[in-house]
Amino acid sequence: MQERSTGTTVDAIVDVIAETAPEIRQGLVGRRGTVDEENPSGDEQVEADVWADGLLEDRLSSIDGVGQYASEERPDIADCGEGVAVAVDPLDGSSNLKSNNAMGTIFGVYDAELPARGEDLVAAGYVLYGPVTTMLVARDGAVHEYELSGDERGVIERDVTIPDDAVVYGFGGRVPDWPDDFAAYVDEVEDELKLRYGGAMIADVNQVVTYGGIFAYPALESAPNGKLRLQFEGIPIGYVIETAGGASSDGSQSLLSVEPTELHQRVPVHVGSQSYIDRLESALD
Ligand code: FDP
Repeated sequence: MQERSTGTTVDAIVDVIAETAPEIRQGLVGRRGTVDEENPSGDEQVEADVWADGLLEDRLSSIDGVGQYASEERPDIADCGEGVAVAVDPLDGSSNLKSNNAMGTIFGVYDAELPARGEDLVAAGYVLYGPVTTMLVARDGAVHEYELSGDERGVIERDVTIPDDAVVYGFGGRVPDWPDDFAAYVDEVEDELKLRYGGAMIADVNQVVTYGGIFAYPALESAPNGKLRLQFEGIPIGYVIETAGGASSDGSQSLLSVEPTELHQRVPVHVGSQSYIDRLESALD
C-alpha cells in the first residue's frame, strides 16, 4: 500500500479543523463555567477548554498520517501512530468566555516529534470566533483566509499579506511589570499607532494581520519568558505572520528559531510588521 503523503495529511488536518470549528463555537453555549482544574501552565480551565481539547484530539488523532497530538490543555503528548505531530491551543483566550468576547483555536503541524522547532512546521493557522468564524491557513509559502459556516468553507482572501502602513498595536501584561527597555519602545509606538487590545491573542493578532502594526505579549519583570506558550502559540503564530510578509521575535530572534526544550515552555511573543519588529529588537538589544 502506498504511504500517505504529508501534503494529503495536512489537507485532512485543515479539513477537520474547519469542520470542527463551527461545532466548537456552537458547543460554547453552556460550557462557559470554570472546572476545578488547571492546565499544565497553571491557568484555570474553563469547561469549554477541556471539551474542545477532547473533541479535537478525537478527530485529529484518527487521521491517517497523524502520529502525535498535543495541546495546551493536557500535560502529555498523545501518541496516535506514524506521521506528523499536531499541536493545538483548542481555545485561545478562553478567559474571554466569561465576558463573552472573541477567542480562537490555533494549530501547528510539525514534521517532527514534539517538542519541535518552528523550522519543522509544514502548516499552521488559526480560527477566530468573532462575529463570524474565520480561518487563516499558512502553508506552502502562502496564507489564505476562509469564512466558516456549518459545513461551508468559502475563501475570503487568497495570499493574505500584512499591509505596509501600520495602524494598530496591542501589548499584554501589566504596564508596571514591563521591563524599562520594552516600556521605552512602547512610548514610541504609542505616538504612531492606535491601541487595539481585546485579551485574546488570536483576535489581537488578527487586527495586526488586517490593519498592520504589532502585537506583543512581552517578557515581564515577574515572568522573564512572558505568558504565551512556544509550541502552541508562539511558533504557529510566528509562522502565519512571517508567511504573510511580517516578522516575529522572542526579543532577539525569530520565534521560528527558538529552541524548544519542553512542551509547555513559555516565550515572549512579538509579531507584526517587519519595521516594528526590527525596531523592537534594536530597543531590546
Ligand atoms: P487566555 O489566558 O484567556 O487563554 O493564551 C493566553 C491568553 O489568553 C492569550 O490569548 C491572551 O493574549 C493572553 O493570555 C491574555 O492575557 P492577559 O489577561 O494577561 O491580558
